[in-house]
Amino acid sequence: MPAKEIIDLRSDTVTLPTEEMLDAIRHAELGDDVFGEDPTVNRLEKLAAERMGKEAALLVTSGTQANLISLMSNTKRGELVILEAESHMYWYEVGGISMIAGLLPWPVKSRLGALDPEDVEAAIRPQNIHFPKPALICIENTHNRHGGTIITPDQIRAISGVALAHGLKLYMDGARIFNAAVALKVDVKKFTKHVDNLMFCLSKSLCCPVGSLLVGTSEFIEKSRKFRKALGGGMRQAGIIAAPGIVALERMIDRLEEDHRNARHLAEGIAKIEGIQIDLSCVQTNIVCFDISGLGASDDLFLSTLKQKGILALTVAKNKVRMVTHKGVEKEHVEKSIAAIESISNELHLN
Ligand code: TLP
Repeated sequence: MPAKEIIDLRSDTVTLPTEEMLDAIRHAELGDDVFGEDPTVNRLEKLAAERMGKEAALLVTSGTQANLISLMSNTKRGELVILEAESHMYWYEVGGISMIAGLLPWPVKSRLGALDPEDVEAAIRPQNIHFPKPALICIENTHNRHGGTIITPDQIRAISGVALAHGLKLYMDGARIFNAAVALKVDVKKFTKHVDNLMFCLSKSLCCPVGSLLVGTSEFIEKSRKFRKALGGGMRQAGIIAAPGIVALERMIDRLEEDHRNARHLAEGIAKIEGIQIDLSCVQTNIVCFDISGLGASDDLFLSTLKQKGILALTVAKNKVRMVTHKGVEKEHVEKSIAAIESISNELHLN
């Protein structure tokens, strides 16, 4: 937690690198990665590919860049991409899917983030002079806007059946895929087995200051390397980014269980507060979303009052607040947060 004991629950992106990561950065062996000569980047990419059970990996600057590159590598301009209607790629990536990749996004609604194979099938229209060619299906795991929900390996397999039947590729925005694997206590490869390629983030919940990895076949990664360069993402001594990434993959994954326990504790505490509505079945990993309409306060008033009490959160829709647990958020911070929300609820109900 930063000084002044602010409890920052806006995102798991706010974490600072651990001492071990800073040491790793200080001692990283470096080279020019555009020439493929940074040994630390090469080590991280090899490790990431092995962990995910794929042939190769590529270090990129951010989750958004990873998603954009994968769109470009998996498709041709003018094609159609089926994605979940609340997905990060559709909501939060500045429309790069159309602006830069030149694709038509085709959003499909889901329950808790898991696309129904029948809905995906229905979205794949027959070949017709009027329609763009469908090329790719994208899933998100865990699903951010649905509250950190897990798309299970069985659900992924079912979608991959539809993709295979129609000759489409299947991509996974796995920004928080290790949260899913830890929560279900299964090897992450169970989630990656049925997708053609994926990305995961080092900078979310794993405490790295920057970086994401794209993972897939060697051919996909070589294509992606070229797009990364075109997008200005060819970095030089990127080993300073890769070094904490190696620490993350070796040491930061098992502790995610703690974040999940804290999120559950937070959710259960919030559920008892008058004026708050929360669907506990959505709280599956480290994200807690709840509805404050019963409090009768505007989002701004709620967030600013919370801030005065030393707690930061975000709204993700009108009356919908999001809190995310991460390294540095301890049980006592969770309890303080529950107490703060309770006191806001009491103050509002007294007035
Ligand atoms: N998510 C951020 C914000 O952009 C909303 C957050 O605080 O949760 N995919 C998923 C599922 C994500 O949650 C995010 C970031 C990204 C991609 C993009 O990653 P970055 O921020 O590294 O570009």
